Amino acid sequence: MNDRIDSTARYRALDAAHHIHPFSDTAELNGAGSRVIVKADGVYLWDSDGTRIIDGMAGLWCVNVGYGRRELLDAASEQMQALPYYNTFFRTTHPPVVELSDMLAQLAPACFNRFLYCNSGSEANDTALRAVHRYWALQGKPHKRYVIARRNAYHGSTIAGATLGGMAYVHEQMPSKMEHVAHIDQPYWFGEGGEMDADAFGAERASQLEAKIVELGADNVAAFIGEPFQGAGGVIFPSSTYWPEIERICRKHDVLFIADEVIGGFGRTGEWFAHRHFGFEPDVITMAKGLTSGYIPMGAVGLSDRIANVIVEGGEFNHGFTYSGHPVAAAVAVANLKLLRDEGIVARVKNDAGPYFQKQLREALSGHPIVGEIHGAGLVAGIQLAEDPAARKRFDNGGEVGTLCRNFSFNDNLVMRASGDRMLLSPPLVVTHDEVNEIVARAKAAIDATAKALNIR
Ligand code: PXG
Repeated sequence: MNDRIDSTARYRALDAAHHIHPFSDTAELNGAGSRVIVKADGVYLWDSDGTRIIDGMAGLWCVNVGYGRRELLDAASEQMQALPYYNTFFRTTHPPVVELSDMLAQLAPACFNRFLYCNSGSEANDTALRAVHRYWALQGKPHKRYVIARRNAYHGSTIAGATLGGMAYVHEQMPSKMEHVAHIDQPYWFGEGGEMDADAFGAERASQLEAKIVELGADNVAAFIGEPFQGAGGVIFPSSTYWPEIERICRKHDVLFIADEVIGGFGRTGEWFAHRHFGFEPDVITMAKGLTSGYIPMGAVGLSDRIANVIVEGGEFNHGFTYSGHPVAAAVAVANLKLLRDEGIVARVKNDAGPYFQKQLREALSGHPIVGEIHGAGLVAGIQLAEDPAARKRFDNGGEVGTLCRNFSFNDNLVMRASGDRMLLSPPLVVTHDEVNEIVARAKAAIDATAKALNIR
């Protein structure tokens, strides 16, 4: 026991001394001390004190096949022995990147047959923009350079990703952003719908895209980018009027449609890609996270034939990373996609685990005195906390209420994330019914504790 406590204290001290955490108030965190996570299996994590934690977030929306899958370890170790690294710049390729590209072409919708690789979701979105700009230049329309994104979207932390993202608190810390990015409002009915019904509001928010294209001039607009459902922004599922209208507007004005599938891809909603859940057809898809189940970093961009053919025939495309298509990452991705496909994990999210999770959540939380709405499909959900759910009245200090609830949950050994006053769940896709029950019970306990702390009954 002493050993464990000593090592926790040592890790915390060294972490506080030398490690700056992402999206964290490091001084505040150092005062409290980080939780040291040392191992994981299935949907469970263990900290350095031996406490077992159920992971309701699949790491950071990525560990789709769950922790501890031998097949991924073996793929990495075999590939490291055969060929730990080689590039794809010198007129060379290697088996893992070939296999992965072939598999992605089979799994993605039919018009996606060519893929570029990188190391993260941020780089995938940067790469998508490079490809889109290249496409328009080759089409003789270099003036089509604006990209329209949405407020409260998350597209990464590189300069391009963070500029595309619509998080005001991120933009505040960016004195210099990428040029030619414009934002429209998000389809967040509960928070911003006012007197409109959800469908009318969805259509109104989509119409902002057309207004923005007209304002900028369609000749100047290269692309629209959106997450099929906003992930970090609160698991916001737009009303059914939204995506068809966005798609229609993109087509009408010849604006390319980029779907950011970094969270939605690889089974999260029960489809291989979340845009299939909503039924729209993008021109470009960006991927990361579930591509390797987070076991190793990798991102990818899928180009539809319309764009890929132009780029492939268009001469040298001056873009790439040292680790584009890294052989070990690609081998892990292949092993991961085989598990998702051959073990029927994605199909099970659609037919069994997903419906069960959604039903249990709603049974436990619908009508709760501080729950305003529950969004989600498959194994992803956003739970809106609200002061007066019926009136759609949110807490004035929404972020603080979400953090309070998140802390209750974390202290009770469930990882549940807060985005403002929405509580987010996104467990590994292999979660069993019993584990779903455990997640839902703990989420409810955290929300009950939050209501009690706020004196709401
Ligand atoms: N697009 C989307 C939709 C994402 O969710 C990225 C791009 C960027 O991916 P990388 O691999 O560069 O991080 C993401 C990342 C959160 C949280 O708090 C979410 C992400 C990253 C960090 C925190 O929910 N998503």
